Amino acid sequence: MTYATLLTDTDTDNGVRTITLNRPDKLNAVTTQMTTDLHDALRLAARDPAVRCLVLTGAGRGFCAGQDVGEMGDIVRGDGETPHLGDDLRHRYNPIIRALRTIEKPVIAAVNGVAAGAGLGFALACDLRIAAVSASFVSAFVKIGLVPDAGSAALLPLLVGIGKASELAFTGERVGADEALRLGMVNRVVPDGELAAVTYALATQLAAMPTRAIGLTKRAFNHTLLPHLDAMLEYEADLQEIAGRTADHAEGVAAFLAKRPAKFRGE
Ligand code: LHQ
Repeated sequence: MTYATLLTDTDTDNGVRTITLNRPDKLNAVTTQMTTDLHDALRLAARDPAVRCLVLTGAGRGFCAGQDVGEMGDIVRGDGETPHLGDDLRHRYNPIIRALRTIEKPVIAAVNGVAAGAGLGFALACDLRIAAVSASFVSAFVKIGLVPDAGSAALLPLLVGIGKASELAFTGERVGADEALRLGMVNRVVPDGELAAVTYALATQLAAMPTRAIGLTKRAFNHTLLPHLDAMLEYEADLQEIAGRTADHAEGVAAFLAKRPAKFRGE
């Protein structure tokens, strides 16, 4: 299968499929096409018995910068059209997060660069994260007047605790790979040049394990820690619908696109 916004590569001998987000000029920011492509790639990987471990990574210097703000800007700039970010999440993002959490195979995020906004959500929804030392993590939502989504409202506090999650979500501060390791956001940090090889070695190891047992283990962890995943994703969408109609969201998007600091008014 070929995709406009992804590369996929399958090592059939070892049962490892790699999905690479592929808009490197924009740090793999997520377009409507990319969500369609990624959802399809995850659906195919889930049902292909030859795939026993999945790797998600990014092309170029970014892992994924979240929603393409240019696409959002088209709406904000439009003729008074109201953004419906809740529906965007329900139709485009939530199925991807659900797929990453429910695919009964191990999924490794090989975080090669910045993971921001929904890109952070994608990384956190994977089972394991291996970060290149130059990678970073940003809950960027607040910088454009939004709330954490793509699962990160639940997954970030789950991984780092509610205090640190509040700090990261409220400030939009960028966390480097070593700090992310200390916080429990990632499993390992490796030199940039070794990310692909280390990830591949772990993926090959996991693909050779009893896949059904791993899938059932994942089901157990979901049951224990994310029993309300669907309701939680739906609630994120409800909240983003509200945030998406604020003046501060419009200002945040306009400021990002104009490459200037935002002037938020709390409205
Ligand atoms: C980008 C982006 C980007 C477009 C970098 N879009 N171009 C989904 C939909 C529905 C409801 C709401 O929620 C969501 C989920 C979300 O993901 S909302 C959050 C969206 N993401 C962001 O707000 C992150 C915006 N990006 C950034 O803050 C920075 O770019 C980060 C911190 C990711 C990286 O900073 P730098 O390393 O300094 O790189 P840069 O800013 O210079 O970016 C490189 C290029 O990529 C640049 O383009 P240019 O043409 O000037 O080279 C950026 O404009 C572009 N880019 N992120 N999300």
